[in-house]
Amino acid sequence: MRTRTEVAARAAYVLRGNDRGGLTVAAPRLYPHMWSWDAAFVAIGLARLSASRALAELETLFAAQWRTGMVPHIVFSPDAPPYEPGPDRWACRDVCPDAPPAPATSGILQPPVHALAVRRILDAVRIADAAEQRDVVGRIRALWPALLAWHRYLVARRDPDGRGLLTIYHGWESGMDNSPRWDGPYAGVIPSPQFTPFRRSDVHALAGAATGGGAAGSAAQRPTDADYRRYQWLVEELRRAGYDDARVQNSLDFLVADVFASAIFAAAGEELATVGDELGLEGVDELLGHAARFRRGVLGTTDERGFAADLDLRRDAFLRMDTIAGFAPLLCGGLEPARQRRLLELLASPAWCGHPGLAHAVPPSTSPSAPAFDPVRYWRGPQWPPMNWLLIWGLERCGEPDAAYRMREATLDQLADGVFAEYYHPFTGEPFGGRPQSWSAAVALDLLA
Ligand code: 9WN
Repeated sequence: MRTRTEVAARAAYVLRGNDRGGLTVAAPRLYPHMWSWDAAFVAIGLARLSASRALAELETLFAAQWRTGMVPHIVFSPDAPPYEPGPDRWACRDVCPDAPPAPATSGILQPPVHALAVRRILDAVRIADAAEQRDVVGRIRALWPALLAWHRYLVARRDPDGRGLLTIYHGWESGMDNSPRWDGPYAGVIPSPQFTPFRRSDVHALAGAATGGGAAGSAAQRPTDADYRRYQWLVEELRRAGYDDARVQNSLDFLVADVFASAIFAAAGEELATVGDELGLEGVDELLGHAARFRRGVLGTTDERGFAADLDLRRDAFLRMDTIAGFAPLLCGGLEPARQRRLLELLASPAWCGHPGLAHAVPPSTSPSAPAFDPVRYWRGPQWPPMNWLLIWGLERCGEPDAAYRMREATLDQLADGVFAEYYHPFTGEPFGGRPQSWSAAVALDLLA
């Protein structure tokens, strides 16, 4: 195990190594492009090193924004090794006039963490010299219309009925691809018998990395082939619908309201409003209105413990699963004190961080007491450092500094292996997935600052 100073130095080194100049790849082999919420976490980490470089990350991402305001989940780098589905498979600019002519992007989104990064950058630049301050503040002002357009897109197109919950079109949009949250909705995704799935790049990229168990070991850490067939089929359906929100919402097999992304969005609205307020920019009241609407939406899904649920919009039914997404109210706040206490007790209980078998007391992506729990397979059990970061951040905001401190310490102990893996086996502490994964290094940097 490394000292904290060594961990911070190594995290900075990893981010430098994954930097392709204004764009940090999510992971060099497995994800050789820019991912949207990864970029936001990367910017949060980079803000500790250079506010200017951190902002550049967001500028690169938003340069790929669609005319609708959507920020795509992948921005493809032309020179990177192949990743599937790549630009040809998405074919965004061929089928949708709203996609930018360049760079090539995917046609879906990811959770809106970006405003949190903007807030961090503005905080960080306070200690920079006057010239950098002027430069960064000027660039935040220049980015402001794009940030507002992103938030307005989410409200207008992803919450058309005013539930205060964001609609998503693919498990990839949640960032938690194969979480048991989506098992029910995916059961309704039936690929056409004529559909030929394409070759997966993920298991091969991972088998080449330093993972235990070779190809079989790496395949066990990823979604299954049956899952992937559905993921690929949804891309096909989205492409056929021209990535048009109204057509997609009418036709797609998978349509879900994502409570975790909605809680992030509520908090993001508030964070962005403070930036707008500080810099005298337009839209502050509107952003606060979004925050109130989405907080109400999230709280409206909670049970007596304050635990939240997604909503299957195709079946009009709550998806009550024991996954980390249930803790969404700790991100947006607003639970009455008694229920917030119960939710914290649940988080600390043996079903979650208090499980006696955990190597580190951070929340597994799925509760070890849930029937769907799998300690190896991706979002079905392993622990994910950026999710810890979000909860730590949320706990601090909810006025729970002790719980935040405990989780921060456990996260840093986990990251002291210096591997900065994408995710970790909750019982053995074994590092899994992409490595070094930029967002794991980024959250270490931020937590250590
Ligand atoms: C699909 C890049 C991304 C993360 C997601 C994570 C994973 C991609 C994949 O990697 O998703 O978007 O190929 O599995 O689930 O959260 O943003 O790190």
